[in-house]
Amino acid sequence: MPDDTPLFDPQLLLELDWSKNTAAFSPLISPREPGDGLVLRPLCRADLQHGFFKVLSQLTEAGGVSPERFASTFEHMQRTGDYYVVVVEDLNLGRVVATATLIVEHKFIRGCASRGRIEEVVVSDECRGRQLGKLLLSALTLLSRRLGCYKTTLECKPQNVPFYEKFGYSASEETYMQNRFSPQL
Ligand code: 16G
Repeated sequence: MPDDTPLFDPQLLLELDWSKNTAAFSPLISPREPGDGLVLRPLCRADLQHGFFKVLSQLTEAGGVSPERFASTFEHMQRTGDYYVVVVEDLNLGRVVATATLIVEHKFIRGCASRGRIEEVVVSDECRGRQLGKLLLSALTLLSRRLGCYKTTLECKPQNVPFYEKFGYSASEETYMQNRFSPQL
């Protein structure tokens, strides 16, 4: 498969109804025009060599992934059709400068409804101030809605709550719990 194989149909991002976005942008940017020299698009295979993991490692432990492992995870995500990993590429730098993921989870409750989960939202330090976090959140929230999810959720640090409120998120009455199996991970 060619390296520029996208994880999902790029048209999905370009066809979002940006008038329904709830966050204010100044200057105005959008999935079609994310800023000078920038492009918003699905993750593609070649991004392994173009800084994808470098950006992820600004969020948490990431990297040290072999090309084979990357390819098999990519293929799994592509096969299910439920993973929407998006990246912002800086065309001048030739590398990924921001990323976020939407996962569509299928349920039996609520008439076999779907829930969107937003994960791994990270903007590279060098690109702060270009509204890319807002662009990613707006785009994936609209995409989740467009794909028919009945709600969209995410976990974040308390200090980031005001940021996510801009896109219609509010703290849930439920508490996020976890059971970490590996002290290394
Ligand atoms: C943050 C991320 C989450 C990610 C986790 C990694 C957002 C909105 N939340 O909670 O998606 O999986 O960090 O932390 O980006 P961990 O490596 O400690 O599990």
